[in-house]
Amino acid sequence: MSDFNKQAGSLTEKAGISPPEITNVSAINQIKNKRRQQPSAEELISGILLGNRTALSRAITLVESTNPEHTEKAEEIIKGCLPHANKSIRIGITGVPGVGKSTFIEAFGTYLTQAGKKVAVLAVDPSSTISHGSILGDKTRMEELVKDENAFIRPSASGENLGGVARKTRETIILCEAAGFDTIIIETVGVGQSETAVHSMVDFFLLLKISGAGDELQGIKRGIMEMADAIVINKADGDNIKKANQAKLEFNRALHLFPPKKSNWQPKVTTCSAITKDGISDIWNTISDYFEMTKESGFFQEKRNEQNHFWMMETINEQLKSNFYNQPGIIAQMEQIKKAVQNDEISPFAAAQFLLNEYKKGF
Ligand SMILES: Nc1nc2c(ncn2[C@@H]2O[C@H](COP(=O)(O)OP(=O)(O)OP(=O)(O)O)[C@@H](O)[C@H]2O)c(=O)[nH]1
Ligand SMILES: [Mg+2]
Repeated sequence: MSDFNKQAGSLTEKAGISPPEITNVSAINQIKNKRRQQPSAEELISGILLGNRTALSRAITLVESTNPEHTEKAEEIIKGCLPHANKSIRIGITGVPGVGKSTFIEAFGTYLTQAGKKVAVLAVDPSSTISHGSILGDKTRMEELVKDENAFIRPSASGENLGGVARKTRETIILCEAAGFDTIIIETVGVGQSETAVHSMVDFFLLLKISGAGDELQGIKRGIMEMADAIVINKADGDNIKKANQAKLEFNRALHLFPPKKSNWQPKVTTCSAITKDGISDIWNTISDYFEMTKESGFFQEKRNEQNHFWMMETINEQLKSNFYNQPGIIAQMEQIKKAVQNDEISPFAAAQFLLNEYKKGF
């Protein structure tokens, strides 16, 4: 690289041209210095433990980064925060686009902060690479909560596969808890596999619905119904109240047909309006009942232990898989072996064994 290229940059000069007057050298140096002064892991940990939101935001950015240096620092921060985490309740909220998740979280979150809670809202949304998560897109729907001192809203980590987003969300939960947030709300759009991921990182799973044209159960995945600890029929206001109550009956009937949950909790169906705020306090009462019951029975802790175990195994599985498929020796041979299987030159099992042996040789 020539000297000219080395120096070229948005803040430096082209050879032979004098600097324009607006180039303020001291301002540039100030910016450069600021960039260099990244807080250390210890500084961020103590900031988080004091409830400092800037420290929390910065640490989350490190968690979300793919830069190995950042990842290392993030791990250190998580380690420091972990003893102070776990003292919260974690609520998952799902529902199809337009059902009113953002509006509901604004109403529900504000209700909670007014009751003295500290609420963190996170999102799992692997599909949103451009909008940086649905939350950021409609922060206008959370006008009050965004300004609320006792609330912290963070859009989802973007541009990654679900596994990556889920891991980052799990780690972000730890940081938020260490920062003193006692109620963690995790939102996900009800499409794809993200509900399952969110279900396995929360204590309570809430499915948001709206009343339809009569046949309420149509198009709703059985798996989602099974996961729900509560179904809330939103937009129960104005002309919609009657239909919402009808839907409530129908969902209640359907839920009773499911086998009892391991928690022994009978899922509840309620109606609410995120706009008039009718029914919001009932939802909180239901959630409180759930926590009282499951904490007393020990199920609460049992479920968290299971979830920790699940995420540990999940992380190992993902890492192993990605190491395998990304090993140069495997990449080099994969296509050829696939063809050999297609041409019946080698059995699929022998082919798999061959590649696995090749992979082991790489160590
Ligand atoms: N009447 C009425 N309208 C509501 C209610 N809750 C939400 N809405 C409206 O429904 C529309 C969608 O609400 P959002 O909160 O953006 O829905 P969402 O589920 O977050 O949508 P996505 O972010 O696209 O997944 C908006 O126009 C809201 O004003 C409610 O309780 N009653
Ligand atoms: Mg939304």
